[in-house]
Amino acid sequence: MSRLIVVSNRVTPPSGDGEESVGGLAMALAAALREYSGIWFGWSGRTTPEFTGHLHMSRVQGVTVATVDLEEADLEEYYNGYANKTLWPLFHYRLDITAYDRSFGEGYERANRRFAETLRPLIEPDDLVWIHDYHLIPLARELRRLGVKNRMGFFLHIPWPAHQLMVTLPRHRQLVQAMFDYDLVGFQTDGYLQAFEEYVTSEVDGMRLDDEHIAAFGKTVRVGAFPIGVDAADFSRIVSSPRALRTYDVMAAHTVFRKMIVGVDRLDYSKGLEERFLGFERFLVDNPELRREVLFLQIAPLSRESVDAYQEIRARLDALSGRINGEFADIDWNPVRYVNKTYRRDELAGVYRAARVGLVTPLRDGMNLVAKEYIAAQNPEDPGVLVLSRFAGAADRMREALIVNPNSPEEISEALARALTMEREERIRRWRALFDRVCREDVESWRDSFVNALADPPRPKAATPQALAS
Ligand code: ADQ
Repeated sequence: MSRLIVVSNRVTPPSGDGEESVGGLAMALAAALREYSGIWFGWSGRTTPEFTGHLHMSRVQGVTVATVDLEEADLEEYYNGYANKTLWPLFHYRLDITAYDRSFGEGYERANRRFAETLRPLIEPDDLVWIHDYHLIPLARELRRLGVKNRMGFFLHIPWPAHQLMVTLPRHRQLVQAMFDYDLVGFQTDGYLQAFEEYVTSEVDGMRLDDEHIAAFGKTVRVGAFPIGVDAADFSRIVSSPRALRTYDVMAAHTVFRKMIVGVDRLDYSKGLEERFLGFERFLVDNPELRREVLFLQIAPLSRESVDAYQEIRARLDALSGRINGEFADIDWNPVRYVNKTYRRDELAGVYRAARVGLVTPLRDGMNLVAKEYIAAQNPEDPGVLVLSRFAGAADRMREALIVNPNSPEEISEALARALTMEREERIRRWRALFDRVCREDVESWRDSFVNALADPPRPKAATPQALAS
């Protein structure tokens, strides 16, 4: 079996000390690497005044980890800059805060070149190389320039934007061209894949050759939708661990005679937190009889704090939660509990299980793992209800949730009222369908379908001369 080399901007293998604080993706990639005996390569999270290219090698939980430090300017221009101030907002439809700074683009190219040069000596002829996410789109191109002929796959964890948004990016053509240096490009949903195809066919005269292949820039790439899942079996297991049970008990004690609504998200403007708070406020106004029966817990650990937009949203949420509590709280009840802490996976499982409603309302989201974790953690005899944004990739395959437009406080309010008063029978029926799919389409099947496609591609039909020449 080939070795697998996984590349992601940050490398977060399981700590091995029994703590279960890492997310589902890190666990899955670590398990994939153990199975394929490979290497996980990425940025160390540290910077040095000048780039040294020195590799730090370690072995964590059976996984070989290789990391490299970046130069301080790389952090500013590549990571904080192009990745998080340009591509992230643009791909999440936030043109208003997308920064088109030339130095960011240069830093992005430079950091990808440096990653390629550092990674190159580690690659052996039969290795499969699986590169993750928007930070690293040009990495295959840089590796090809260094003579790497291996099969290389790319998976985009975030949405692919609509054609008209994509063309606002200076040098968008170069970015898309770099995707044709991969053998396989995976998206979260068919919708994102279609948006990619639309760009390629209308902007650069590319064409779809068959169900799985697109040709442009004289090259053919295999494409597919590979919706990511969670480790549902593990989640269902840890929900009865001592720590999860203790957390459940604590939450249950705090919500006696009340039903809990929970939101769990990185504090990010794409997650629709302000709109969610406004929707909850609308619910309190519209449903005075249900008002004192609920508690809304929003867990939102801080992220990317050095980017201004993240400081601004934090300030707005502090104000909004304060305003709602100020308006509706009583001596024995606060409607909103808003915390910025990170929790272990087993604690989160206990919180999810104690919540009657999982409120997942991003304005745009590649997939959204929280929606799937919430379902995996429910009590089969008395499950809660998932309220889910139509703009999360997860909504494609989770139609039994209550699907809402997150921009509408009224829709959020109505869905909350419906979820909180839903009969047990209907809750079980909806949850059962969702749970079966979350188990079937879990992180292992995601990993295997991508790696199998990368390892063993069907032969593409020949590209037409027109597509090859474009
Ligand atoms: P994210 O934008 O980070 O991921 P999401 O898919 O919801 O979003 O995953 C967040 C993860 O962090 C979940 O596993 C969740 O449990 C965990 N988490 C959130 N809050 C936490 C807290 N307070 N403490 C501990 N853990 C917490 C990106 C894309 C998504 C895509 C994923 C995977 O933006 O659309 O689903 O990658 O592809």
